[in-house]
Amino acid sequence: MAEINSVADLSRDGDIAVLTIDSPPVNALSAPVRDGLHHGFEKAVADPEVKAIVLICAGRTFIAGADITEFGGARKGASLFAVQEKMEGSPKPIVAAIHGTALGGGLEVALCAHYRVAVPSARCGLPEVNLGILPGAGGTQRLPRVVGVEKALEMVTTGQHVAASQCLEIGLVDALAEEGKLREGAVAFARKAVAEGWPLKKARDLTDKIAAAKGHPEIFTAFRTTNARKFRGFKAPEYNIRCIEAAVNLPFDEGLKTERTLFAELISGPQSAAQRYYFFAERTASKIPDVPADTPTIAVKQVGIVGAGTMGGGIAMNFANAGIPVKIVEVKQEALDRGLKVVRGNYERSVKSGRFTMDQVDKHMGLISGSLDLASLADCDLVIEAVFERMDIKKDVFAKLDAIVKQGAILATNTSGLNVDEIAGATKRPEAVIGLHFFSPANVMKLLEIVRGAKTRKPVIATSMKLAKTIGKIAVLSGVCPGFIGNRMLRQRGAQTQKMVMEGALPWDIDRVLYDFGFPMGPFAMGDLAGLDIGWVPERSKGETIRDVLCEMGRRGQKTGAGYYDYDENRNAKPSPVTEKVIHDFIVKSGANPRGISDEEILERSIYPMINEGAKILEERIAIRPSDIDVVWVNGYGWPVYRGGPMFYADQLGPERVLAKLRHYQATAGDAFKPAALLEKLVAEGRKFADLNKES
Ligand code: T1G
Repeated sequence: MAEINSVADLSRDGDIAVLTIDSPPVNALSAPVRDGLHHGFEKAVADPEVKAIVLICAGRTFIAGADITEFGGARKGASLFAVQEKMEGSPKPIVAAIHGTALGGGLEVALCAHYRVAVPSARCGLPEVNLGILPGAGGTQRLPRVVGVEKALEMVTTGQHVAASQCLEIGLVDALAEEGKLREGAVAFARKAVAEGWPLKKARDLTDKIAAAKGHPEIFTAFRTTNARKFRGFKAPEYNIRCIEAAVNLPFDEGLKTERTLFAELISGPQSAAQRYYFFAERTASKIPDVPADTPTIAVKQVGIVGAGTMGGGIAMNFANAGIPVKIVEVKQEALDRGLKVVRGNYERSVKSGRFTMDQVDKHMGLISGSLDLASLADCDLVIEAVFERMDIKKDVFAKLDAIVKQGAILATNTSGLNVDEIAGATKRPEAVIGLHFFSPANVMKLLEIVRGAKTRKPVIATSMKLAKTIGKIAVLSGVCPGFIGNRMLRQRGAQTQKMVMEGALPWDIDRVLYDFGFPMGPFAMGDLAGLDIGWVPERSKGETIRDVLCEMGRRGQKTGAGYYDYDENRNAKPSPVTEKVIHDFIVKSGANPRGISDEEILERSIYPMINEGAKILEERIAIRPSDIDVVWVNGYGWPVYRGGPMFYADQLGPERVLAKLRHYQATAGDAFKPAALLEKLVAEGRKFADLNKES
């Protein structure tokens, strides 16, 4: 074995050279890795005894892409293109041996090998679009030549990781090796290629699959139309499509130029900056400064859920999907039956969408059981309370659980904003109590706000953070305060949007501004979707708010065909003259004079109070770092990821601008805009929220 450099070595298996990259954690294409590849291939090609070369990676995965931490920095070492030229120019067959995830630049390297062999558990993808860019090392030109235009369009615009078995079907890999025997399999494959004189297959020279798309621009038109809603606001998907078009319409090297031009534009743009920031923000959120990675955790083999309502059922599905048995307890049989029926309905819908097979559904449903007896949860390792959002009811449940559930178990509440310490106080083991705030629908939404109580033990926190990953959630740790991180900030936006309506802005104008900003839906349309009568008590309604009046009129949202908006039979919304009249009467009754409110003011008065509240949340150490707040908003509240999150957005605007605007609106719209001390401090020190991320 010859060491090429600190991350690459070249060994021999008879006349087959094996170039091994070993650069944890994910063998990203850092400068040393590029150098290792370049010199490694150079050496193997030059060695007369070598008949073929296998490229393989040590550790958990094949190359998972360019090293994102190097973006924006000065480029050192060999370029990726030089490595690829070395590979494509090799007179000896090169076989890429893939395990884990061959992603981005990693797959682009593998596409420059003459053959690819993978283990069944491997996955391949070009996820650059999730970083607001596109595959910039020939992936958009080589992939369609190998897998065809339609599949390539799908892969580069979704960033999906394609399973090895499907990669084999679409021609992306040439053979599967036995799991755990990748090196042997790849070496044998290479030896066969030499023995049988197989051609040096270069993706760049393949034409049949793109020829099929030549003269069929409708393929691209249809693809754009079908995905318009999904790609709304994002720049990268369209640029990826243009590159695939170039692959069809231009010679390879011309297409490569198009790819490089569009790549350069995207990588220097604000969207990619935001999405790259967000990539690391999501990964940093799992790091808790005072809960080290080696903190002991509690084994969670059996989960109990109190309450089979919408949340309880959705939460149960997460654990069943992860293979963890879960028992749901209800007080009445019909409530339990209804809850389990909803769970099965959710699963059946996911079969239709292709997420699960019926076998998988039966397996998952087999892990979910019901009971009317709270005592049946005695042996659970984790019990999650998901009952009605009232403190007295929750405290009663926790007192009962405290008497029943084995010591050492975790007692969790799914409250969306009540005082977790007060709930914990209903037990003799507040150190075992934590908040696990799932978002509705709990089996779909990725965010999990984990609420650390004043007495919550570190192993309970560490276990909850780890469990979140097991059930496919993105966890963010929050301290105890009303509404935790997300709902507390949402309240600020809600208060202002309601206030602006009373000043003359119409609900559909506010919704349009926030929709155009990138939210999937504005607050008023969201209200109609959820139902305006959530928490509304007819007997106590006195027409004190616009919502009260609408509900009293039977306008309770989409389900009644009318709410803030009027809805047609297909639930398409249109502004309602009825609502406009209700609002007008309200304003007149309040003695205020309605005024025109600009889109700019609507946006600033909706977003800036959230940023300001975020600063207060940081001051109070409810959130560990600004990027955690951004992860909450992107994953839980529909904040457009290409704007990074409220705190990242504040930095893009400039904290001094946000402060100036807050002071302006404080003078005109009240103390809800009183700047947070932390924001004033950052501006005074010429710093940004991003600086606080570095300090956490
Ligand atoms: N660069 C640098 N660091 C990376 C990285 C990368 N590409 N991928 C992962 N890491 C770090 C990550 O920050 C974390 O660090 C650790 O590795 C484990 O990651 C030319 C320009 C591979 C599926 O977009 O999707 O190629 O927190 O916690 O859940 O066209 O990481 O431990 O300090 O996510 O097992 C394209 C990104 C790049 C893939 C593993 N590639 N990575 O998931 O672990 S652009 C990607 C992932 C590109 C070319 C272009 C995932 C993973 P730390 P993790 P995981």
